Amino acid sequence: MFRTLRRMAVGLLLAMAVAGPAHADDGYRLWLGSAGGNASVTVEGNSPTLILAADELRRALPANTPPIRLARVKDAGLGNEGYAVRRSGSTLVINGQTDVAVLYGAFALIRHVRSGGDPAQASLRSTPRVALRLLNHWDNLDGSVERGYAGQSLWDWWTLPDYRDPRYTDYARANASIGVNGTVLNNVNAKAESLSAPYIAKAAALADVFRPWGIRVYLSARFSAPIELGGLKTADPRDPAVAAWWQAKADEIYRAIPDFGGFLVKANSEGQPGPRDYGASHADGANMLAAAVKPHGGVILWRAFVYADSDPTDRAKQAYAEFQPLDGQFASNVIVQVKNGPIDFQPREPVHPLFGAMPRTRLAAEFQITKEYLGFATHLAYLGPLFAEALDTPTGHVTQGNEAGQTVADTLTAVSGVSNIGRDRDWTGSTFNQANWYAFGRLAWDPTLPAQAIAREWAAQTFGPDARVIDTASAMMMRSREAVVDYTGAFGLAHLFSSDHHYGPGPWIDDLKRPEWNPVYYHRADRNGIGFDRTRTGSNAIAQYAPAIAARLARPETTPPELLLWFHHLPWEWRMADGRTLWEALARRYDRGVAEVMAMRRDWATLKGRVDPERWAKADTYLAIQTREAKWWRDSSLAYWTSLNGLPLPQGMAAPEHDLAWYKAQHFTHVPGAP
Ligand code: BDP
Repeated sequence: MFRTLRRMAVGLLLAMAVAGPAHADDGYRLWLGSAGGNASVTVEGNSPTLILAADELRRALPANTPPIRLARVKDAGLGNEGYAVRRSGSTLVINGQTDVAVLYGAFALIRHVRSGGDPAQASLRSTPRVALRLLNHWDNLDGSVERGYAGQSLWDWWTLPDYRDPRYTDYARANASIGVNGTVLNNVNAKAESLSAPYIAKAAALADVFRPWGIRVYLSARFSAPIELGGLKTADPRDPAVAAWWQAKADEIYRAIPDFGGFLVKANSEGQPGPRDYGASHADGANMLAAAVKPHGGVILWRAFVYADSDPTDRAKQAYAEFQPLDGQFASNVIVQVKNGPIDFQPREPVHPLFGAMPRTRLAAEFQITKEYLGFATHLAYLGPLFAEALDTPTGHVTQGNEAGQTVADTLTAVSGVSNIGRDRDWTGSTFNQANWYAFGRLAWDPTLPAQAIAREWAAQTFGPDARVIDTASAMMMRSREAVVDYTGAFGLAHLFSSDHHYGPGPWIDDLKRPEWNPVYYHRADRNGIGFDRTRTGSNAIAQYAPAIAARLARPETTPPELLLWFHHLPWEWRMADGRTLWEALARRYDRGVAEVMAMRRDWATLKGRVDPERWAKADTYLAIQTREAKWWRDSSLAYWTSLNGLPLPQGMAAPEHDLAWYKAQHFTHVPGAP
């Protein structure tokens, strides 16, 4: 009885400390809440990281939390980053083999308590499943962010290295709290200048700020930097002078940043220079750079996002065709970074066929946290389900020790997320976008975590312990991504976006120079049918998947309905499993998408007064924008499809508000994030 009362009192105090009254909140604090605790914490050791860990606990947890002791221990099962939190007598002990592991344990305890757990009962033990958990910033040196929808870059290159904005610390702290352990500072479409001495000094200043939080700095490297910075005639990876230039450059960087993570490289893709310019392979290029960082313990993240604008084969096949034959040729410190799907961060894609197909190569999965194709900052689309769906997908490849079936997550050494962070007060352009940053970190640490559980713990930490808020917000989040899929184009349709800026619909676009720049390339709709035939009768992209998967994808009847038109071109009258025609099913999905957004807005309205007014009002306004734009997607898409197939809208469906010409005439300028 007394225990229960005491627990309730603790809970109440915590709730007050954590949630605070519903006053205005600009979202700056993210999921970390406000200071207000006064827990008793002792530390064995005095490294900067352990001191930070103790401070975090003190400020987050109230005075009546059992006393906490932080200590490094030998426990091989925990690896370098794993932690254990357990009760020992009247004390809570947080252990790890390294300082940063203890820090992760501290954040785990805070998360446990702030999402409703009893501190006295805490028994937590976890090690990360993926070694490198990285944000990739597509930030330019001029402060703009490619595909960024949250303001200018966080990095103020101009005042670095002298001025270290306190925000850099807050950034590192937020990342450490979710287990992110590295960050690539600059855009993959890189400027050579970011490797010049002044910029190395700037990066080093950031690395100094991030280091105590367990975060390493990486840089995107422009492959032709030896020409642009070094004055060499070539960047041919087989030229000894080129290799020597990179070696010297790596040595220079490591003098300034001893724990530098390595280089991320976009080569021979969308106009970027690379080894193919010299007839050398991607492995030649990656290995040459790998040799330069190897003595220092660095890695090369080499992107597989390549497709040549001179190659007429199905774009979805090109990365596999280029990289799979190189399996076994990459140095051990090269990690081939593969986008989650074979095209480009669409609201839904099948997983990339390279996962599982390069058993002798280290792989990274690259996700987009920023919502280039999911409605920018204004649309609510919780990406936990998208990340989890990809990570959980069986590759169909059987490996030793994994006979039960390997998933994408099992193939990974690293997970990269293209950051959605900018200088907006709320960091990510909207409160709900913060959840995508959060979910990325949590899933990179443990890809088996359920997206819904992550949504709930995020909501509890972000909005406080009100169960109505947690239930409602997390339920909205869980339906949100599917809503975007529905109103932009369901059943595996993809890349129907307006060109370049990718804001809004443009399924009719057919006049751009290269075929694969045009949405019509991806949907292939005409009077008779719709979809991309990637079976034997078409591009045969399905042959790039493991036989068991390919066999299922070969027939529309055994293809998951949500990917139907990604793999098959079908007549509009095709009968879906429920007996409806494809046309009717597709058309009704647009309605469902719009209805879902309207429902999310209604649900959010019920939280008025329970969420602080500032964040409530912004989310409400954004949901209003999303409602309008979901309808725009629906109406314009239906107007376009009916212009091709000549079919009436299914019974009871409202006609588009405008005619197709009106939708085609919509043009937008100054769209954020466009390169
Ligand atoms: C596309 C983006 C483009 C990026 C490219 C990439 O539209 O801005 O440069 O991906 O990943 O999705 O390199």
